[in-house]
Amino acid sequence: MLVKMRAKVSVVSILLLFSVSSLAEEVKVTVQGVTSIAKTDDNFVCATLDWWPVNKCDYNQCPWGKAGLLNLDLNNKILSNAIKAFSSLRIRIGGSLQDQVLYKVGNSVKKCPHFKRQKEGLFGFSKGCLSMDRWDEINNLINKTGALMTFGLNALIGRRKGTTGDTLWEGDWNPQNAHDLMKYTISKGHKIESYELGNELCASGVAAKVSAEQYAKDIVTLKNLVKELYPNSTTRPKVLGPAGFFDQKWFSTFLEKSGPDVVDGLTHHIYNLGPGNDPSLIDKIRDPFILSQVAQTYRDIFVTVNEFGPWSGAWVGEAGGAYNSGGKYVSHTFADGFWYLDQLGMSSTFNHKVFCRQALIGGNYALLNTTTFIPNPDYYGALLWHRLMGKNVLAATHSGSSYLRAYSHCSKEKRGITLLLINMSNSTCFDVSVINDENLYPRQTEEDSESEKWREEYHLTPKCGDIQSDVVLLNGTPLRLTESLDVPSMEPKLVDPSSPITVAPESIVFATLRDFKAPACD
Ligand SMILES: *[C@@H]1O[C@H](CO)[C@@H](O)[C@H](O)[C@H]1NC(C)=O
Ligand SMILES: *[C@@H]1O[C@H](CO)[C@@H](O)[C@H](O)[C@H]1NC(C)=O
Ligand SMILES: *[C@@H]1O[C@H](CO)[C@@H](O)[C@H](O)[C@H]1NC(C)=O
Ligand SMILES: *[C@@H]1O[C@H](CO)[C@@H](O)[C@H](O)[C@H]1NC(C)=O
Ligand SMILES: CC(=O)N[C@H]1CO[C@H](CO)[C@@H](O)[C@@H]1O
Repeated sequence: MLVKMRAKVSVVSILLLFSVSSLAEEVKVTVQGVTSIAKTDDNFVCATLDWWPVNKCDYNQCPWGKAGLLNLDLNNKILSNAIKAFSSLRIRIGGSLQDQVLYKVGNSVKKCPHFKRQKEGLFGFSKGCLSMDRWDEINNLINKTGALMTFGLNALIGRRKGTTGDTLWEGDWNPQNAHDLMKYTISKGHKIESYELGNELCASGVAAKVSAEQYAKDIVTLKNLVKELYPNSTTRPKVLGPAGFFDQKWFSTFLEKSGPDVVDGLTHHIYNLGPGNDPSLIDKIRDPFILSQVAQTYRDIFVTVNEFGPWSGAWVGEAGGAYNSGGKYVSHTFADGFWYLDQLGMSSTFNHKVFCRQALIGGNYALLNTTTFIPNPDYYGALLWHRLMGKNVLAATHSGSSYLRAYSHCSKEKRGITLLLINMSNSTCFDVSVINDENLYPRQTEEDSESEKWREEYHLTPKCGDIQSDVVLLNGTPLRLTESLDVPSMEPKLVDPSSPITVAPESIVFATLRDFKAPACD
């Protein structure tokens, strides 16, 4: 019996040894440190708060709970600590129901109803109401956490549904209610970083649509309103739109017709993983071929901005991966980082300024658990990105497996560069060496004052190797809130820089190389 068991154990260990050693692959990642290829905003990482009521349900579940803006516990300590940890997190307030929200201020709004289920309403809901008490509470949270707020305005107010029988809405936007809200907001000293007009009304729309020509006219109205109420151009909120799915014709017409210096951020939405109830979501989310397809959209937007609106910047205004509130067993787990961090990397290489994740809280795809507020793995991924990845984006390429994704930015604040390495393979370990491509404009050699002793590495892996876990490990230790409900400190592992960066199967690594000579980062 004993002998038999020993034999079994050694067979297993030989198999293990074999599988580990045979599946390591050496990869050289080349980073061009000479010039940056794109630049993000200082606050590239952004998360959304949405209006969905408790009874927003998809696929026999109602995953929003009390996380919608009108129900959310704004005094929750985890929520404010989680936002504060970014100093500053960009927060975009908006979503499907935003074009049905009335602001209870001024004289133009007589009735201010609660959202109710309504068959004939857009998205199955009636109009809803934002009271100024609630608005103050939301702004107080933004103020005390040092966040930056993008507020999405109702863009259907004043229009009527067209007579053609489709979803086209016609007529001018009526800015009165927005005007009254802004006046109130200013009188209270609340700071709004940007105003966005409408949600998913562009191109073919979702529940309703507006033509590009009409929308251009309306966003000029919004710009003039903002200019009038915020005369100081240094502190004036930006104007963003159209907050919907990209369509080349619609977006270029919108930029052309609205004209120079109107649209500060061209916002578009990304849901490239399909419906939240797709059973193959867990495979799609780590399939490099599927994930790469959206690069064409990022590139098309990049080209459209350059060609038709160089005064504007491209923003991902909302992206949740899988639509209809995300995937129940996927979107809040470690596996979502394969999609999310890859999207941050990809969109920034195409000169996107901001990436707003749907959602900070609510649905299955939130950074914070909808009921417990406990940070999900992507929360920590977002925070690491925000702390480590600077504004200047560098080209990073390799000729190894497509299951290894590599991105590089100048480091934030400190010297050198930071790499984001994502291993989507469940079997191959990548040993990455980083090559500096300075062949084209080699810099003058200079003396190293302080040569790098260590490389700083942050390895993210799922608990128990289960990529569908809600718990992520940093360098082998689970990330959990402290006893005071604060976000834990996230310290790097210090590694001998002469060794390659080991990227384990199904893991995500940030690595900071302080001595990497990158003139683009000076
Ligand atoms: C918060 O509000 C106070 C009072 O209006 C203001 O002095 C302070 O600058 C605000 N803080 C932030 C981060 O906006
Ligand atoms: C505009 O705002 C900036 C920043 O708060 C301030 O320094 C400047 O004095 C203001 N300008 C005017 C004309 O009020
Ligand atoms: C939130 O946490 C609870 C308790 O751990 C868990 O059952 C639930 O699946 C989580 N929900 C989401 C959407 O992450
Ligand atoms: C790796 O993933 C493939 C495809 O999803 C699957 O068939 C295989 O069983 C997985 N291997 C391991 C070791 O988990
Ligand atoms: C080259 C390589 O590592 N391929 C594997 C990548 O991961 C997928 C799924 O996790 C496997 O199916 C491949 O064999």
